This record gives sequence, structure tokens and C-alpha cells, in this order.
Amino acid sequence: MDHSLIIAISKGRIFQETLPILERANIQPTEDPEKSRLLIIPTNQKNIKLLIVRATDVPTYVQHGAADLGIAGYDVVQEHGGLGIYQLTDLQIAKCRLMVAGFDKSILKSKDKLKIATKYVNQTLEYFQSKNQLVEIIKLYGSMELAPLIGLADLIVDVVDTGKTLSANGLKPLEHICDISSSLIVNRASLKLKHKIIKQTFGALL
Ligand code: PRT
Ligand code: MG
Repeated sequence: MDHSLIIAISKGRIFQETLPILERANIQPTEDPEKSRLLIIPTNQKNIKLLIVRATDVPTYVQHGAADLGIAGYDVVQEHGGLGIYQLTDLQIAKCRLMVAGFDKSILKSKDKLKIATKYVNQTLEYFQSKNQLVEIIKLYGSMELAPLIGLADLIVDVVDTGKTLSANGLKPLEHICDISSSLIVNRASLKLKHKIIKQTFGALL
């Protein structure tokens, strides 16, 4: 029987907010991924390791079973599609909102086809299709706020927390698509095969 657990997690806000949760499950990383270059981080429990990956890659590692578990934002899991993944529990961390943003609400009514810059291609298409609004998606990987400023797009779809990044660039939140937080996700096969150790380790959180 395989009693090992590999957990995929991203550095930055998710790692910071997950540390106290791991602590409650009695998991303490032996290295700080913000300082270390190690990509596989051991913990105080010899059968549990953390994989340090890009936030958008977490569902991919979990889908293919390269990690048994992962911690990822709802935005990222939705965009991935969730194939082969089961959401164990909403951890209520790294909260934000997926929003449409731009200079002014009037643009939403004024054009036949809106140009939208985003890294959330699937969620953006789904949202505007549900409103019967034609859109052209311009896929970007970051700094979406720049696109309207430079005339690359009419609007952006991005996650917003304080809204300071939008306002610093003269943009406003215009429409709320959904609320976002991060969840503990699990590979569907691991959930069956390693049910016992997953329950032992994370039972208190479920
Ligand atoms: O940074 P990298 O390109 O590697 O990946 P990433 O940006 O996807 O990772 P990371 O660690 O920045 O975000 C991981 C997850 O945190 C996201 O998938 C969200 O679920 C969640 N989250 C919560 C956020 C924010 N809050 C947030 N504010 N992700 C990104 N932001 C960005 C936002 O897009 C804006 O550009 O932070 C900027 C500042 O936000 P304001 O509104 O507070 O100014
Ligand atoms: Mg980021």
C-alpha cells in the first residue's frame, strides 16, 4: 500500500495562506519555498511532500496524478475544466472576485463585438455567451490592465481583490462574474486508493 502524499502548491499568496492550514493538519514544510530553490519540499512527515508549481499548473499535476492533492483558486480550476479532479473542501483563502473591468460601463452596450483581454478565455466566453454578447478574446498571460490603456482591448476580465491595481491604471470594475477562493483538490484515483491517509491527514479540515 502506498501511504505517500504529494501536494502541489504555488508560491506567493496561496502558500502563505495555506501554511496555517497545513499546520492544523500537522504538516510543516522543512524549507521556505520563497527562499529555497527546491521544487520538491519535504515536510516533518516523511511520507508527505510539497511540489512547488505555477498556480495555473496545479490542476494539471493533480489531473495526471503527478500530485495526489493540490491547492488552487476556483478561477484556475474552472479554466482548467476540472477533468480527473475532485474538490475536497473550500479552504476560504486567497479570496477575490472575477470581474469585467474597463474605462466605462457604456462600452458594454455600445459595440457589436467587444474585444476582451484575459487569461481566463473559457470563463470569459461562457460569461458573454450567457448574455448573448459577441466577443473577441485576446489571450494574455499577465498585466491585463495594460490592454485597454494601449488600445489592445475594450475591456479585461481578471481577478480583483482590493481594486487598487484597476484604479491605479484608470480602470473600474464593471461587472461581477463570480466570487473566488481556493480549494483543496484531489486526483480522483488517489481519492480512492489513498482514501485512508487523506482522511487521516485532512479529516479535521473536511
Ligand atoms: O503570478 P503567476 O503568474 O505565477 O500566477 P498567478 O498570478 O495565477 O498566481 P498568484 O499566486 O498571483 O495567484 C494565485 C491565486 O490567488 C489566483 O488564482 C486567485 O485565485 C487568487 N488571488 C486572490 C489572486 C488575487 N487575489 C489577486 N489580487 N490572484 C491574482 N491577483 C492579482 C490581480 O489580478 C491584480 O492584478 O493581483 C493584482 C492586485 O489585485 P488588487 O485588486 O488587490 O489590486
Ligand atoms: Mg500573480
